[in-house]
Order: sequence, then C-alpha cells, then structure tokens
Amino acid sequence: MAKNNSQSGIKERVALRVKTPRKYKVILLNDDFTPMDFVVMVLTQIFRKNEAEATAIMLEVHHKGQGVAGVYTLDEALTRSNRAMQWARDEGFPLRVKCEPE
Ligand code: TYC
Repeated sequence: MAKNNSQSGIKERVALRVKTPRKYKVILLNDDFTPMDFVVMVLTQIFRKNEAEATAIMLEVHHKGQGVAGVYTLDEALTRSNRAMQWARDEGFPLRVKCEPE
C-alpha cells in the first residue's frame, strides 16, 4: 500500500488496526454520593470482577479519583459503561464512567 505521508505513516497504522482492533479502558470516576457497596455491585455484576477485585478497584477510585473497571472492544466498553450509568441513574446515584483507548 502506498504511503502518502512519510512522517505519520497513517496508512501503515490503518493496515495494522484491521488485524488488531483497538481496546478501550472503562474508567470509573469518584464522587461523594454513590455508595461503596453499590460500586462493588456494579463491578461484580457488570464487569464480572470477584468480590476482592471489585473492592480493590472501588477503593482505588475512592482514594485516587479514578480506576479501571476493565478493558474491552469499543462495543463492549460502551455497552458496559452505559449499563453501569443507567443502573446508577435508576437508583438515583451520580456515578460517572468514561471510556478511553488503552
Ligand atoms: N466516594 C464514594 C463514597 O465515599 C464511593 C465511590 C467509589 C463512588 C467509587 C464512586 O466510582 C466510585 N461513598
């Protein structure tokens, strides 16, 4: 494939991407209102963590401001973060979740 920009090599990166789809981190953000046990439930039920992993991630978010709930394809990352935020909204909690490339 011809290269149209020798500085960035965009075409080479596009070609690689076809073989290795980009993964996305789902990141939980801290707030002062969402209960700790609810965040642990989100991590166990939506992000399939065990109780110990979920508690460790929740505490990391609580103490450091954010933490990674999991790494997924874009579709999986968006679906899980939307489910987490919708569940929180349904319960009246302001939990925020963001997705970013790994
Ligand atoms: N800071 C919250 C509290 O003290 C707990 C919390 C943890 C909230 C993680 C959001 O993503 C979060 N109840």
